[in-house]
Amino acid sequence: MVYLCKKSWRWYGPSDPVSLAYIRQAGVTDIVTALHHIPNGEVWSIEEIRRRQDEVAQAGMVWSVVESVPVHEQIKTRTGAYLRYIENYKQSIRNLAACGIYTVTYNFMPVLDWTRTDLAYPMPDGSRALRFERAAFMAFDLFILQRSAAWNEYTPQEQAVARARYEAMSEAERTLLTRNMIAGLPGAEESFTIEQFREALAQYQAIDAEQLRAHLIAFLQEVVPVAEGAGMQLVIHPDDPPYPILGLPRILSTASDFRKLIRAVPSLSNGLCLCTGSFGVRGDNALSEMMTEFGDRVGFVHLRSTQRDAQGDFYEANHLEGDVDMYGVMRALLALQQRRGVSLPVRPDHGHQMCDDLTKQSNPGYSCIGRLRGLAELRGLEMGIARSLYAEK
Ligand code: DNO
Repeated sequence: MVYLCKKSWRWYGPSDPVSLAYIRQAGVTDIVTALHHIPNGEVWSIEEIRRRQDEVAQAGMVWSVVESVPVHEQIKTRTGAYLRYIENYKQSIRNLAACGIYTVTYNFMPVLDWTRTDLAYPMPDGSRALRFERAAFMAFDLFILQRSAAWNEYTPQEQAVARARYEAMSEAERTLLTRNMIAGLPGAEESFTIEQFREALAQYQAIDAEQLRAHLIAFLQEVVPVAEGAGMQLVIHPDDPPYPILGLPRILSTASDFRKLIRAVPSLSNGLCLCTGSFGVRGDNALSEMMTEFGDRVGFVHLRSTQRDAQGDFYEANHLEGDVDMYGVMRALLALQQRRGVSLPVRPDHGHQMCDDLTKQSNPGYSCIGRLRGLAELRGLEMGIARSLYAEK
């Protein structure tokens, strides 16, 4: 018996422009979704979970991974009603397990979920990619957000680059950049005005990375035993991008960050969502080695690649191109699946906007055809490796 990955796909629920019927045609068996309509911090009831599960089942697939049960900001800052939010979190995961869903993704990034400056960066082949451009990012930080502490965080040379970038932008470009930064990318459950954004950042003024890590560990000490009791795994998603931004602390950008979490909370229910795209932005993250080292704790995998340059910019590459050694990652993933005797849910993450999707409304990174291409390529790669190493027919 050869253990191949479970082909999964993120679906944003009934309002996602990519329908379940289409997703099934991509060769997907497992759906990754969340109850986006439930406000952050509130309990996901069994009734609501079942309703969504039925919808997915009727389309011939199974809802097997939650991405994400969001962690309320007050849990991250340990202020306000955080104790109640932790209790609610426990109840949501008990309810999910009661419905037969055993993998829950979450992240512990302050204020913003993932961040990009450009959502339609033109590629030479005419498709469009997501991109993080450091000059634009600094221009936003210094001249639009006007975060005063930022002046101490950038070198005079960087400040000059940011100023030139800002001055060269039209009003429309500034507005678009602002929207990309704070209006909430798909999956982020919050969006802000500039004023609200400043207030949200201010909540972290006195919280450095070690403090935030302590808050994460305190949260895990509460919720992991409940997950373990319910036979469930919580899988943390890495920081994206994997370094500090906007003066905010970061605690899950490297292998060493994850080791600290394991040391503090050794239960296997304290797991990892290994996102090659997020970790891969750093040249010092050895992805195949991480797959092997954390193998017992990898409960869910996001496969995508990024291409970085010397300026600290990166864009999202086609799945088999860019800096990620997808062959090495897939090989390590297949090896750990054979060792453990499991098939792990894997989804093609992000994709270029391409072909017909270029003219359609879509969630940035989550249009249909780019991910379809990604999944097709990954499936072929997997079959090639599996057939040659494990004689899969
Ligand atoms: C972006 C996603 C993230 C991820 C969350 C997990 O495309 O990878 O939004 O779902 O950070 O909590």
